[in-house]
Amino acid sequence: MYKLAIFDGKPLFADELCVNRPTIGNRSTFLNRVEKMLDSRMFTNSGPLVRELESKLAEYLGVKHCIATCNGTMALQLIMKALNLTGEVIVPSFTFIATAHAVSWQGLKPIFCDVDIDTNNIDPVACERLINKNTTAILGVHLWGRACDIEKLQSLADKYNIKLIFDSAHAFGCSHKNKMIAGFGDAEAFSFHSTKAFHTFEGGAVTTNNSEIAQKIKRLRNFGFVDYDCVDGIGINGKMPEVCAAMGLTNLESFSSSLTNNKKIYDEYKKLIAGLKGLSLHTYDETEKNNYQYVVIDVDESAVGLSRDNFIEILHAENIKARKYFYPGCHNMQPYISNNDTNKLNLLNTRFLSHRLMVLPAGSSMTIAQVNKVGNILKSIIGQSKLIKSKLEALN
Ligand code: T4K
Repeated sequence: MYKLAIFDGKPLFADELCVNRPTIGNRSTFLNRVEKMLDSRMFTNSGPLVRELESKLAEYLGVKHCIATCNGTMALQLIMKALNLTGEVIVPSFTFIATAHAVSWQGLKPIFCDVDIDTNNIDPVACERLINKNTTAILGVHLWGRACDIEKLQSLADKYNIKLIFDSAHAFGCSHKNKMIAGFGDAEAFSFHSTKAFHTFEGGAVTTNNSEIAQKIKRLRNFGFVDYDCVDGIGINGKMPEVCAAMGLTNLESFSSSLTNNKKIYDEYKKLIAGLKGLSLHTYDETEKNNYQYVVIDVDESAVGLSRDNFIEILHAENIKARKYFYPGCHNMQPYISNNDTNKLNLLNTRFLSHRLMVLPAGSSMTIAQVNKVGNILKSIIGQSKLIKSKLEALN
């Protein structure tokens, strides 16, 4: 039986295996772009590389407008500012904290909604119960690249005359009813952070089919400038630098091979996890596009005898840096948990999921051999779960 590193064995991996290490694309193509950029001395302020990236992304995503930003959080904030939101915005609690913080940073109040247990996305029924006279928008998150129930959310937005925004940070390259995620709701916000399926080092974008919103966001992104000397409101610096666009253009050229690789890694995990008692892999609708960036595992403690947190502890000792995304749910983090309305919330599905899910290392830098080693150690952990549990209890 394998001697686990947590009990003084040798870690399975000498170097850390991380979730979602960045892709690089063709290194020499990227460096050529950077050389040209250096020669041109045009480094930012909507230069040629940013404009080229915006137009290529809009084409790939099948959306009228793509406005590149310095990160995904800024993309969300620009949308909320452009839509003149006030009061309350309904958000899922089971998401990365940036979703809620972007709302708060705009001086708005995030109202936390529970998620659907199967899709992990905002639950439209629970969402409708939260709508009141102060609500000005619903902000859905396409978690793990799986589309929200867009039709139901859109009909709520229409019924109550409020805005519908999507945080599409996880959903680049994903589709809904065979249309690329990008043109739904009033606008969508992407993150192109290095840990994303498609990245620009740091970066993001707003996508929309609404030309008025697009024009407004372009101005807001650049301090509110309409023209050289004319500012028409409080803008911000939300621009993407040229070097980031160079990375984006290079990554876009190899994006389809990144997707193929992600799917290969995901499928290998799928085979391995299928035989493991108490663990189940989140699946994606095979009739839709997904970027397969997230290998999400549900740990059923009652079946396996070990909790999700036990797995994380054991795997980390082996240098397998699995993550507890998105524990403990935004409403359980500061400053929201200190708020009297928020800390009484009983979001059962958020609680359930945030105590059971773990995300395994996947994506471009993983090899099939590494996935097999991770699968074998999971098998070994499950095979000796009783013994491990008692040893862990003795340790703590
Ligand atoms: N909405 C949602 C739903 C989001 O998930 C995010 C971001 C946003 C909005 C906001 O978008 P941005 O403003 O960030 O564009 C990471 C990312 O920092 C964050 O962008 C992302 N979501 C979130 C899900 O994950 P951490 O705290 O997990 O990052 P970190 O540094 O622990 O990185 C994860 C692993 O990746 C590490 O084990 C090492 C590896 N890594 C990381 C970086 C940055 C690399 O190998 N190379 C790298 O350059 O938050």
